Amino acid sequence: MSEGGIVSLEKRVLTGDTGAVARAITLIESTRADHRKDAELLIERLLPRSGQAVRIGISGAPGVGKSTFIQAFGLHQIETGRRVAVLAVDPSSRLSGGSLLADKTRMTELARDERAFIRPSPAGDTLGGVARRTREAMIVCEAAGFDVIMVETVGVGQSETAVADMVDMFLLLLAPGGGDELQGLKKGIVELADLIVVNKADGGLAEDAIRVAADYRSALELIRPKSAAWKPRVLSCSALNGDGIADIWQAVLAYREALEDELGDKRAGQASSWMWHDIRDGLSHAFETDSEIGSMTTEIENRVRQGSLTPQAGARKLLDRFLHGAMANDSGSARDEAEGFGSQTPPKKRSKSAVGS
Ligand SMILES: Nc1nc2c(ncn2[C@@H]2O[C@H](COP(=O)(O)OP(=O)(O)OP(=O)(O)O)[C@@H](O)[C@H]2O)c(=O)[nH]1
Ligand SMILES: [Mg+2]
Repeated sequence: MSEGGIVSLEKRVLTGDTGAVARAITLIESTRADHRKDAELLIERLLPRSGQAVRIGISGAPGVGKSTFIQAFGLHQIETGRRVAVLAVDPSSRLSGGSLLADKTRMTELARDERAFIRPSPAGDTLGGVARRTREAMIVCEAAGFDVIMVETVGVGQSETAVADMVDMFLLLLAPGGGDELQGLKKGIVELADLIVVNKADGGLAEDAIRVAADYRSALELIRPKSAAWKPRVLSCSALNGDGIADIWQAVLAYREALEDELGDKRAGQASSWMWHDIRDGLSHAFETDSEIGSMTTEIENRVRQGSLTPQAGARKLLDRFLHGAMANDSGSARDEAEGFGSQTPPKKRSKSAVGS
């Protein structure tokens, strides 16, 4: 795209044109080098116009009612005069070709509303890649004037940590019927939560929902809050009939108010940590795709496996070669070999491999 094309796309995004938002996100999701360059230029131009939305991460095990909840919650926000964007971080879509939010059937009403924008997770990428694209999509949506950004993820992998690191508030959705165990969730996810919502508090499940909420309230007593300004709360709701949805929005507003003084620092910390994350990603990628290193890696890795070279020495040799090329100085190798005896393999095997090598 020409620079003029980027500028005109930027202008259309800034008017809130959802077609332009969709087009910008498609550009962001592309892995083509020229598209990446265009996307970076676009994001750079939109960045100063972003930042005003309430960013909410929503996570929960499969089937707890995330899609139903996001629709009910989103419609409530629209009723109170807001525009809502829903994005997804779904590393499992790598295998299934896009699963989160693909079930737009549960969100038809929200999807139909012109004040809402729903974008499924891009398929065929790593968690790091999906997370980066979602952060960029968030900037586009904010520049387009969306007041609330909800980022959905399934709380069974590592994606919830990535999502918690890109939002202001992390909401964990639970449902009764999962028993006392943590509903197949990764341990530690409760510690990420600023708000826990027990869904399906209706009909025959209402009593169970209240009990689960009480259980989590006591569990939270044992966890140190992430911020001195906010103690995580536990609420219940029915995404199906709308009970409790308004209270959850009130809790979001209360959270925003409580964190008013900290939010800038929180977002600044997130931005710098993502920068380092991208630096590490970029370095690993450059290392792993370096043709010279490639041929050396197998040999060095074998020596490390056999115990004739320490892992540290192996890593240093490869890094030296990567950073300084073939001229890398090889001094210290005698010491490395000596260190190698003794670290990994049990004594008998080790002396055998030492003789053999
Ligand atoms: N009784 C009751 N059922 C609900 C409620 N919310 C969702 N459900 C039902 O729970 C089932 C799963 O809902 P979804 O919204 O698809 O759940 P999800 O978490 O998005 O599921 P995945 O996308 O598969 O991870 C559906 O049959 C919903 O109708 C609720 O508040 N009460
Ligand atoms: Mg769903």
